[in-house]
Amino acid sequence: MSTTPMSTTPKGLRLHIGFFGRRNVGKSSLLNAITRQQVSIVSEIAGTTTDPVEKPMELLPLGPVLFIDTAGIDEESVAVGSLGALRVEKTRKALERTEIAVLVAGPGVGSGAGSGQWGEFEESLLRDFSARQTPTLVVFNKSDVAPPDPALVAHLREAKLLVVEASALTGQGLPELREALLELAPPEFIDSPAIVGDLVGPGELAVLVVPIDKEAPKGRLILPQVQAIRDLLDSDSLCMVVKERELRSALDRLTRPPKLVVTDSQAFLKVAADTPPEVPLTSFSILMARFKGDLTVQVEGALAIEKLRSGDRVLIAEACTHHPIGEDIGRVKIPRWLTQYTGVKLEFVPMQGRDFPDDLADYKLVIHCGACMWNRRQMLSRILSCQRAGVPITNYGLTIAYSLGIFERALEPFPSAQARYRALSGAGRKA
Ligand SMILES: Nc1nc2c(ncn2[C@@H]2O[C@H](COP(=O)(O)OP(=O)(O)OP(=O)(O)O)[C@@H](O)[C@H]2O)c(=O)[nH]1
Ligand SMILES: [Mg+2]
Repeated sequence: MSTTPMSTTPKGLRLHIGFFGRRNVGKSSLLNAITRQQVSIVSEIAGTTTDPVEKPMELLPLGPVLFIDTAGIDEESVAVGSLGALRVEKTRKALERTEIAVLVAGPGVGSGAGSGQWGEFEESLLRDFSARQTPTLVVFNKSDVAPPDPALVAHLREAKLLVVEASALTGQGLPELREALLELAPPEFIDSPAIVGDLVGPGELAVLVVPIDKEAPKGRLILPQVQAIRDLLDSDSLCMVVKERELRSALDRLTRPPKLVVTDSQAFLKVAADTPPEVPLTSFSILMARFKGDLTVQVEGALAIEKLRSGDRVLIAEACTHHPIGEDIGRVKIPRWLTQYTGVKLEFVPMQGRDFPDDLADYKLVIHCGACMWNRRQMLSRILSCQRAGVPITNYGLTIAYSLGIFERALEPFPSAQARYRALSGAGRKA
């Protein structure tokens, strides 16, 4: 479950991804496979797609994209005369609004349309993309028929092009295709600015709960807290920062309830008890899942906690390389809460910094920190590695909320993630 339709984002804000290539190489088939929908008509007849077909999608973990499937153009379609020329012209127009170009080629064996002999036509498209500085991905489709010529692949990679071997028919290479799209997406698109301000709104109040314990760094706040405050100010929202002990008296003196309470995950239980049930409550770490990662995917990941059995290995991945202090959250608290919740003996494997296993198959769950010091692309690419390996990934805050039985409440500010959780867990059977 990684693609869902979404129509609320204006078209201009979507990342435009265009599929180009000869007729019959499988452009439409690839698009259908990646969206898991019949967006475009597919047939063995060359020239099936005649006008560019557009499909807005929420392509997780990338965000809102617009796929553009174009009419195949090649030497022959130009030769068909005015109709062919019109197609070529429309495909060229699609190129102009394309932000990531996917050049689809065939396996290069056999003859006729769709066999996909690489030639001057592909080279000229590549020159076009390069002249426009459009990030480009080459997909050799129909790899179930034959793999592409290794010398050609090496030549393209030398030219710094991303190359993926795929098959729309078998699904092979589709995760790599997604990963390559993520790699090519421009930073402005990846770094979505919403931290918390959008949940609160202008003139409304958010209460941030920041425990000052011995793990808190001396004399300052940590990055997610600072970023949340800044984002609230940018959104013309009001912001009150309190320790967990003062929360109740702070709430008591307000003339109307806050729009949102955000707490450090470690104080979740106390804060949940002190916050009136009608006030939405979440944690900094859950905000980070949305800001740096993919909240829905990580919510799905948390549900894997239900399936943990004795002896299962759980990877605790922390982006920063600080020295563990006191009751370190990753090494002590999360293992303790998770063990209490599951009632089984789990094997926790902590990893820090860039260390991340190439082979994730050994793990039943990956629990990641909020990655506040990383850019979103880094975190998303970790999520993708987990998805490729079929290993669920969640984060610290989600795990804590789940283990403490306040998961559903903590998701209340995020209706689509909460709905996903309810759908998967059977309409809110669990806490
Ligand atoms: N074996 C195999 N066949 C494929 C694959 N992808 C597509 N095909 C077949 O190739 C033919 C052309 O597929 P389309 O997706 O219509 O190709 P297209 O590039 O969109 O073609 P035009 O719209 O005509 O430019 C169809 O018969 C597909 O079933 C694949 O990965 N493997
Ligand atoms: Mg087509």
